[in-house]
Amino acid sequence: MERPALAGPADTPRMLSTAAATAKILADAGIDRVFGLPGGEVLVLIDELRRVGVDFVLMRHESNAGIAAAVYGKLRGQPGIVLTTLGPGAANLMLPLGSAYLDQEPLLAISAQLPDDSPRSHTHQLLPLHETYRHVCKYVETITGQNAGEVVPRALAECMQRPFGPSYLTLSAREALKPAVAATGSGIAQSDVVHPRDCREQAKELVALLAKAKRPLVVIGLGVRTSNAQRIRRLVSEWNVPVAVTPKVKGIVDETAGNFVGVVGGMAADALMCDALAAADLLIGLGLDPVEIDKTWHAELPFRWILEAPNVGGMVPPNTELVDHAQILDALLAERPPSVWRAPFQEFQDKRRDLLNGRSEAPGTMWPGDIIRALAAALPPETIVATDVGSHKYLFGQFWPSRQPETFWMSNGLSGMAYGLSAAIGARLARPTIPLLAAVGDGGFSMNAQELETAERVGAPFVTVVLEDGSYSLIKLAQEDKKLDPYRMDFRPIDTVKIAEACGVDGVRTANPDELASAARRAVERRRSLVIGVPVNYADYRKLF
Ligand SMILES: Cc1ncc(C[n+]2csc(CCOP(=O)(O)OP(=O)(O)O)c2C)c(N)n1
Repeated sequence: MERPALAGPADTPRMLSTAAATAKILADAGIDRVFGLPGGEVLVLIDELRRVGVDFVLMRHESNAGIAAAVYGKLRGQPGIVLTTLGPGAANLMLPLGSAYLDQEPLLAISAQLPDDSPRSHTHQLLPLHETYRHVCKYVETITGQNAGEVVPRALAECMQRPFGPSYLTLSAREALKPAVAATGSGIAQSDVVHPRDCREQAKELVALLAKAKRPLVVIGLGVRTSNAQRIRRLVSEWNVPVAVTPKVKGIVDETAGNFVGVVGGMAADALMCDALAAADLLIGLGLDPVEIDKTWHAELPFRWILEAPNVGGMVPPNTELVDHAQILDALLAERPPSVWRAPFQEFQDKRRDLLNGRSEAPGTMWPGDIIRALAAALPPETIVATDVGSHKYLFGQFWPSRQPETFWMSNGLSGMAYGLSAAIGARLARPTIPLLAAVGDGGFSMNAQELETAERVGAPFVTVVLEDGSYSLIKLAQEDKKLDPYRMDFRPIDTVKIAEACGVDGVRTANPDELASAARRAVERRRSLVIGVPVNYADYRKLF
């Protein structure tokens, strides 16, 4: 599609409106989808997006749209875009903006706002949006006809600077119609921070430390780039060095490999993982970001940090020089393996594996470990998994055997419920040929199950497993741990199968692992959405934590 140019100083008067200019900049930057929920104030922008070939993915809550957009963007290597109206629609952006900020996801949110020169008495739907979102965004600005050519590209670029995160722009309905007079290039600045220092010295130092270590553990975190996955995989497999990951980078290494120790950062088996960390005599934090860790071991244990950009909040541990991961990995790969480690964490790995071998004590429920085993055996290794937040996240976060990079999605920096289904939509649209599994609790499912209709409508089929325990089980377990009286943690069932059917999606319920496996496999083979309700006993999770 031919797109009219922005008017520059020497341009002839084919002048675009500010909304058209904004849409054009986004399209020129490679944006092909904008997620959102409209209000009257953004109709013109939506129309201009349509004219330049950018699809508007209509969702049923702005928060869900923001989550879907962030995952879509991250998988495509560009910012995801969410568009909302002013006031209430904009207010619903706190969760996705907070999530993008703490989970390092590139998200540009645009909402309407009243024009700056509105009468002061005009307070209808007026909220202090910039002041509110400035605290969780890397860049906040008002789009005007004067500045669209500057601020929209800048907002896109800020999202892609490491650590990735959100930008927030407002555009009033009145300004949207005014001519855009300023023009500059668009495009998204590349995020890759390169520190062209020679890393060979540092690599030699690490090799010397590793040569002396009996129990080294490489802990990989959110700050590594997927483009380095092959280097990381080569290093940990050729050197056979013990490796652990945080949940947000599950799949960066093959979790079925013999040297994989486990997932650290607050998932199931966390006490065991903390013991493993404490047992290491050399801890290397490759891209490790404490934003994912709900304890303080990151500050107490003697980590050697290998970071290429500051962590969330601009944090850089003391005495840590930023390095280019690709360079240091290449320098390490040029060295011989410094030692031979014969499974120094075997006892932890055995205990971790054995944890899955339980049985449910409650009749008619499925042992959580069987859910993992049945689904992992049924679905292909490239399957993308998106979880919600709760006990089931701890289960999948620790035990789902991720085998490929970027195949596991959860909210962990923020840990906000209602992430799973929205993330699944974003991921499925970004990777239309890859099977997708959403694993959610019945609490989280009831927060945004209506997006099943969205998924069907926009052609993003996936399998959803709802772990039904009739409670906010993670919090119920915490209540028990604090020896408080049982109080207000249970709810009555809302029929998962009927919800699915009401949204135009097939639904089944089973407590049988074989039935679960075959239902999931069949749905993936037929590329159809399916919701599977699986009754679980909340108390079974206790045996896994
Ligand atoms: C938006 C939001 N509200 C509340 C919480 C606190 N919280 C964390 S887990 C959880 C329970 C989730 O219940 P459910 O979705 O049924 O999953 P389960 O724990 O039963 O697996 C709650 C309420 C949160 N993390 N996010």
